[in-house]
Amino acid sequence: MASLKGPGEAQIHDGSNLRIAIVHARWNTEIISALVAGARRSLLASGVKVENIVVEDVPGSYELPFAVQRFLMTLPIESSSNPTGPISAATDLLSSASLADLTTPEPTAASQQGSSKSSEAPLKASFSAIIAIGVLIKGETMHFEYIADATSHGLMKVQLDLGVPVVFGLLTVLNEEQGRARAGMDGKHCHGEDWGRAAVELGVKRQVWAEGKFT
Ligand code: RBF
Repeated sequence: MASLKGPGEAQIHDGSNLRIAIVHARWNTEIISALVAGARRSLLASGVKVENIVVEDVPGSYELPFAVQRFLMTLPIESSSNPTGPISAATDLLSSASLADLTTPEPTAASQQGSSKSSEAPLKASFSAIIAIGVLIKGETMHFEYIADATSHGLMKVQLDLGVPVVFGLLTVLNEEQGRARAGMDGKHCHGEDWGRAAVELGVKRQVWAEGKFT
C-alpha cells in the first residue's frame, strides 16, 4: 500500500535546461554526504546535466541562508562571451545591480525550444533552484532550537525575496539514528532524492508559470 507520507506520486520533469545548486553544511558529515548523494542522483535521473550541478559546503546549517543568498546574487555572463562557463564569470551583483535583475524570470521553456544548443542558452538568473542541506541533531542546550528557527526562516526569506525556489533540505532530528534513517543509510528511503526532484519540479514550473501557464 502506498504511504500517506511523502510528496505523493513521483512526477517526471525534464531538468535538462536547468542549473541547480546544492549548498550543504558539514556538521554531521556522514549523514550529509548520503543526503547530498541522494539529491545528486535524482537531479541526474531527471536529466540535469552534470556540469549544471554546483555543489558548495559551509560549516554549519546556520550559514546556509547566507550562502544561498550569495549564490543567488550572482549572474552568469552569457556563454557566447564566456567559453569557460557561467561559474567563473559569476559577478557579484550587490555592488553592481538592483534586486530587480535577480527576479527577472529565466528564459521560458518555449523560448528555449528551437535552440540547437539548449545547454548554451543564456540564463538570466544564476540558478533555476537551489537545495539547502543541513542536519541538526538536538543536543543538551538550546542551540538546536535557535539554529533550526533561524535557518528555516532565513531560507524561506531568501527564496521569497529573490524569487528563486529554495528546497528545504534541513533535517531536524532528535538523535543520529533518526538522521541516518532519513538519509537512507539503513537501506530505506533517502530524503535527498525527494529534494532533488523538488528542485527540478520547481525549476521547471517556475519557467512555465513565467509564461502565464497554469494547469
Ligand atoms: N550545525 C549543524 O549543521 N548541525 C548541528 O547539529 C549543529 N549543532 C551545533 C551545536 C552547537 C552547540 C553549536 C555551537 C553549533 C552547532 N552547529 C550545528 C553549527 C552552527 O550551525 C554554526 O555553524 C555555528 O554556530 C557557527 O555559526
